[in-house]
Amino acid sequence: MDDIKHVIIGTAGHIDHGKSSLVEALTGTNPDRLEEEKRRGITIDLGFAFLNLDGIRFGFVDVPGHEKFVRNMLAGVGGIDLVLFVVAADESIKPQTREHFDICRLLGVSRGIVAVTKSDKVSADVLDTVRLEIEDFVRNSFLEGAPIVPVSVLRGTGIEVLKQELLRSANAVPLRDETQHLRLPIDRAFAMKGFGTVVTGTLVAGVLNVGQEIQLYPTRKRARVRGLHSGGKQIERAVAGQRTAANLAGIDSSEMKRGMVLATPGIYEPSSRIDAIVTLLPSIRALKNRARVHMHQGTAEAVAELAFLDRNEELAAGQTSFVQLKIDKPVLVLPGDRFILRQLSPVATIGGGRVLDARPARHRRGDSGVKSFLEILERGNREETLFAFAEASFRGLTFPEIVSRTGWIKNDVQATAKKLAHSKRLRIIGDGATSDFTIVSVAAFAELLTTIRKAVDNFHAANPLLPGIPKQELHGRAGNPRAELFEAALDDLLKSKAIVISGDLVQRAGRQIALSPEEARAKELIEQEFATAGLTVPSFAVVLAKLPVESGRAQKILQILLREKVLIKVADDLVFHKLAVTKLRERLAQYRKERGPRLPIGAFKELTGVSRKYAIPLLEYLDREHLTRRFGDERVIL
Ligand SMILES: Nc1nc2c(ncn2[C@@H]2O[C@H](COP(=O)(O)OP(=O)(O)OP(=O)(O)O)[C@@H](O)[C@H]2O)c(=O)[nH]1
Ligand SMILES: [Mg+2]
Repeated sequence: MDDIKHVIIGTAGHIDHGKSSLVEALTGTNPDRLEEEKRRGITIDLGFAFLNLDGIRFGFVDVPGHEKFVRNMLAGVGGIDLVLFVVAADESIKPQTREHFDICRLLGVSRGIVAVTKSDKVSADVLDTVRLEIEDFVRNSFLEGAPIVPVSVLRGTGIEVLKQELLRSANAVPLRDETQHLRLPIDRAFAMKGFGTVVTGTLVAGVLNVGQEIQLYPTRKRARVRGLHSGGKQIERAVAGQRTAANLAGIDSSEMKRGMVLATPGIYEPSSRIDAIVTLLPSIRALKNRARVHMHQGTAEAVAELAFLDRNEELAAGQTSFVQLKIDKPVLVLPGDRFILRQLSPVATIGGGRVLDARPARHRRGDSGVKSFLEILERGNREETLFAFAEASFRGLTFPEIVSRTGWIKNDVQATAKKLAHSKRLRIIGDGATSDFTIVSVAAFAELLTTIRKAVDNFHAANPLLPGIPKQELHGRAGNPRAELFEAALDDLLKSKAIVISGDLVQRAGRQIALSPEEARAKELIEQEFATAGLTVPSFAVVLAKLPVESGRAQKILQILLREKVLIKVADDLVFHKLAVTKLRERLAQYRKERGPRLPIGAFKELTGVSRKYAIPLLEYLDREHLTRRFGDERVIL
């Protein structure tokens, strides 16, 4: 089962040229499933059929040729590997032959086969002419040199040759990468009796397993896969490149419709603004800046307003431009996704493009940085892309942000980040071998270091008597960088001995609190005053009055003495010299030795010679220090 290769083939071509008949001749299944289609003899919406051939399972997506249903055609052609390009021998190239061909080119379809249908209706000469016309038509395109196979469903001729050509082309289709994140653009959603909610679509990336959780975009609703089918067969696992019907639990069919995307949960963000590179078809009217157009991507359609990023007024036919699209509703797109643009009225395909940045900022007009940034994204080199994203985001990018921005899987994110770290272009903060890290460009990180150093210096300059700046304040003054970046930057500065951190305070390394001569003298005076006072200390206000500096500074000097632990604060406005406290401890120890642990307040007052006003806060201080414990009205010396 697993060595079967899945290949999706889409039909394309003008109305009535025999697409559905050909699919039926190839697969035995009539893809026109709607009653109205059968009645009118035309295809209206997408039809599906399957064919097993030599280890290849073909999923056919049959599209309508009618010009009114091109939007349905667009919903089907998004996920195809190969196009079966149908031209009727009796009509040759017609308007939707051209339009479908343009769409395939703009979507980057890279291979296909041309079937010249209804060959029974024309002579051999006409058939030759049609072949020449087709060769001419596809020159310089992905279909140049593709097989051109005349077929007749009526006579059954050419069908076997066509199958062989399909097989040859299918063998050349590269295997889809199953390791990518899951994406399944929904082309149908309905309720099925006995099953509940069912959605179908082409699994364009990743795998889908029975039992797994999925997320629906853009609504972000989550659901569980109850069962899977492909081509009418029950399966346990669908892989990229497979037509898939998923039966979902935990969601109502009314909450789903064509255009939504089923994806890996929790990693993506839908967006209603994207940057892209857009090309207009030749021979259409030029587009004005701010023009509104239909946008078709995957199975979704929306209305988008275009803002040119590298020109001012208009984009002429045949030209290519970087564009920001403002979309009338959020869509889930990733860089590299192709889309089609159609004129609002009269509706016609006018061009297409490729998503470069799915989560861009709003740009200022004429911002030259935007163009060079998008040029890098357009080149599509992983390292350059990640570096450009990192450079553009001063705050750094977390692993989940990188994934939602790029759609890359873990291994690719890790490997790319590692290479860039190795070449010293970015820093990995955290563990680069996990999903828990942040990247920041080396330049942005260096700038953060500078900002922090400056903030510390500025703080010292403004607060000469304070030892350092509290971390949280520094964080704010450094522009609120991400916590992990801030910590990493502090770590760097610590290691390079630019700063010192004590407790919560950050200070410049080697910094001494510089006191002026008066301040130094004041400091001495304060210390002396308290040293001589012992336990009968003066109030600070009394000390202040004697000092040669004004009270604000005196307060700061007091703080310095407290920090240096020369003075000890026992209560508000009650400060002792450390020697007095040491002496008190000694006396208590002596007392305990001589008279036992019990210490009535009276005895304490006698022992220390302090008044009641000081005795109580002092005892409470001793309690806090676990030198004494309160026991009724007394203290116990511990
Ligand atoms: N004579 C002849 N008629 C054919 C052949 N193939 C298809 N037809 C007829 O052409 C008509 C249109 O065929 P379809 O297969 O419905 O054409 P289609 O391209 O799917 O049409 P749309 O889906 O509406 O764009 C039908 O009446 C077919 O019977 C053929 O090989 N020979
Ligand atoms: Mg049809």
